[in-house]
Amino acid sequence: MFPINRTHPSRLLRGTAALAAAPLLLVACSSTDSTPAPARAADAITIEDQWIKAADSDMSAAFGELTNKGDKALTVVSATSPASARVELHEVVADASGTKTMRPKKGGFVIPAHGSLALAPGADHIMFMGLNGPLRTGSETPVTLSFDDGSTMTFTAQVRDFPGNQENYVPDGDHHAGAPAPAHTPGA
Ligand SMILES: [Cu+2]
Repeated sequence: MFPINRTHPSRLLRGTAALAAAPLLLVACSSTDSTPAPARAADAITIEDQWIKAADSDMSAAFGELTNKGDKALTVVSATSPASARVELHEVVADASGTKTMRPKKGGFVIPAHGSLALAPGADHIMFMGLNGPLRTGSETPVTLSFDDGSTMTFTAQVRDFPGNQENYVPDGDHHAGAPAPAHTPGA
């Protein structure tokens, strides 16, 4: 009995040590096998409820909810669409009298990490500055967003009737508060 009692505990210890080492080997293997994929903005961003305002000519705008699944903030720096010769990223600001004016948003649209940005009438929007033809209700138009890391994302938005969004437009975004705004109003 005595010799067995002495050797048995030591065998148990060796067995425990071997089990404890196994997970370390697995971790080492998996970390060498997987190379981290480059995080591209276009892979982290999704858009929902996207739509474009119906218009016969001149100007229109695209809207939707942009969501960022990634771990860092991402920025839309420009946009294009076959529907419009020129596309700008706009914000809407109100002056002291409450008059709303839209203008190019400096720095683009920032979408926070694990957050979202709503593009909506009266807020940030993708502005179509020179329609190539009428945007008919129910038709669909592609829009391509370019991000600050050089990646792009294209979505398709349906054209809808919308009577609002009549803000004035200030092209350079640097106007003085008292200066009269240009006469352009989208869809007016
Ligand atoms: Cu605009």
